Amino acid sequence: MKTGNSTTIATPQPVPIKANLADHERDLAALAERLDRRGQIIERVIESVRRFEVAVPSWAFGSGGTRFGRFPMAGEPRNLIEKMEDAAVVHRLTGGTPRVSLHIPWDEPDDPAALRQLAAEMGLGFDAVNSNTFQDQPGQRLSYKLGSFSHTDAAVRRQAIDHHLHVIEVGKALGAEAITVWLADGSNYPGQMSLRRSFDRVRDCLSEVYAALPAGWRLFTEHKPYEPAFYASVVQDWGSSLLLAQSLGDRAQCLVDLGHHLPNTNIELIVARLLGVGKLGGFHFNDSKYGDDDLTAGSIKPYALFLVFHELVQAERERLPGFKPAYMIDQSHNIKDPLEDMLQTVDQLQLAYAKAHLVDNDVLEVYQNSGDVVMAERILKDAFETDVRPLVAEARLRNGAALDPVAAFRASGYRARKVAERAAKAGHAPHVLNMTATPIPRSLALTLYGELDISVIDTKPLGRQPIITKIVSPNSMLSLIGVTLNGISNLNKTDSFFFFVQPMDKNKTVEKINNAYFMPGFR
Ligand code: RM4
Ligand code: MN
Ligand code: MN
Repeated sequence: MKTGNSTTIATPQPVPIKANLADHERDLAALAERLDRRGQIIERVIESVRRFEVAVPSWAFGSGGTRFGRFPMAGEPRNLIEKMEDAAVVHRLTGGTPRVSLHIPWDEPDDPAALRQLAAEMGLGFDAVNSNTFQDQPGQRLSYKLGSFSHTDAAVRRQAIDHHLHVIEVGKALGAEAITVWLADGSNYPGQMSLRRSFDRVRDCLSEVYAALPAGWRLFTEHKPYEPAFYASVVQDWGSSLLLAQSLGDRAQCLVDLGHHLPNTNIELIVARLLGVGKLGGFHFNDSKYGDDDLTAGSIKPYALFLVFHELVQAERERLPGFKPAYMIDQSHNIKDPLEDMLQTVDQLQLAYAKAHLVDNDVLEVYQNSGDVVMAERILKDAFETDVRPLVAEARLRNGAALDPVAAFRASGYRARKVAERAAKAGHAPHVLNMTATPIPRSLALTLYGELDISVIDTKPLGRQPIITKIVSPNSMLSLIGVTLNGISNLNKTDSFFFFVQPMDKNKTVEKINNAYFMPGFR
């Protein structure tokens, strides 16, 4: 804008986060029309996205860290119940995360049956439980420094097996139906351990755990190429994982963690191989640039994520025998608010899943059979490049969740309330009262997604006088005060309270405001 000789640059506005119903309906209609022209039925895809479910990890609701440090965030959950409370928010806003995957003993419940009950009241259940033999716990008798299941000492292996049996017991009480075993076992230097025998020992220990699986349970083996073992991890790759799952039995399957591959590995190919032999059991979604980075799913390689989902959706449509994937998230939130990160992640997964549903597999097969490389690739690219955001938003809406989860989360003020509550000493949490008179989106978000008790005031106070609303400029403030004071001069001053409500300018001290606006004689 030009004013005289000087140029005023408008204050940058935050990028608008669209969550407007009328806009949404227009966008959805446009997408429906576009898909219709291509012979796609949007309804079918919306309904599929509505059914998509992924479990959230209990260990990702606090800020993560690296071995160089952790930057805790205000308002982080301080215990398992608070993590469940946060998990319920993710489910409420995305409509797609009805289960939590627990890490034992990080998030070991004191009373699993009571936790299960509480979770049910929050609309949550439990997915695979995760064991932990990659650290020594306080009071632990024998150390895992040189391995757990692969250790040369039978007593250490026994301790690790007992831990797994305990994790299964906890999972049983929670209503979980699977255990995920990720082992840190491996060596840092050539010669440190027998490459062959260490694997045999792992397999033997796992068969004891497998034998203890309750009816209906599955065991997932999770591979990882390196870290913390930097020379040779025992369960290093999907081949090792598959060997284990095959030697254990039908209820053992492989879990693919997207971050557990060396750079440039074709993960969708691994997924296809495992699907082909009925051994794809579970997923840990995340994204990475270099290694086990545990970044937001779809943040680095969204096309790769889509291609993985393309394999999964084909298996789903073909009703491949043994296909019952346990979709889970495994991330570490180092710099983002863990809740926002999780909301972004679920959104990305819903988008990739929706896009995979746009692939016409029959047409793709025709091009594959006729050797038309360009058209075959175009089928995939066309689906990937379609903006399915309105469709995914609609699926969420129909599930009673949010059009735009991150926007709804920010509008709800949830984190700010948790900062106050969770910073407070037990029993001294402040009560926060939000008052709203109009159903504007922010107020609605507060009431729908805030964990508040709602009281509706639907009767007017006795003797209520009509309310006069006036918009005044700051310059006429003093005359307004005069008018108001005249108007209330008949009130009994000792019983009356007179408040000016005005937005606080953080540059002014309270004292200055008091001096400017508070009249002597009134409280
Ligand atoms: C590992 C692996 C496991 C996870 C631990 C915390 O790298 O991804 O799945 O439970 O980290
Ligand atoms: Mn993992
Ligand atoms: Mn990992």
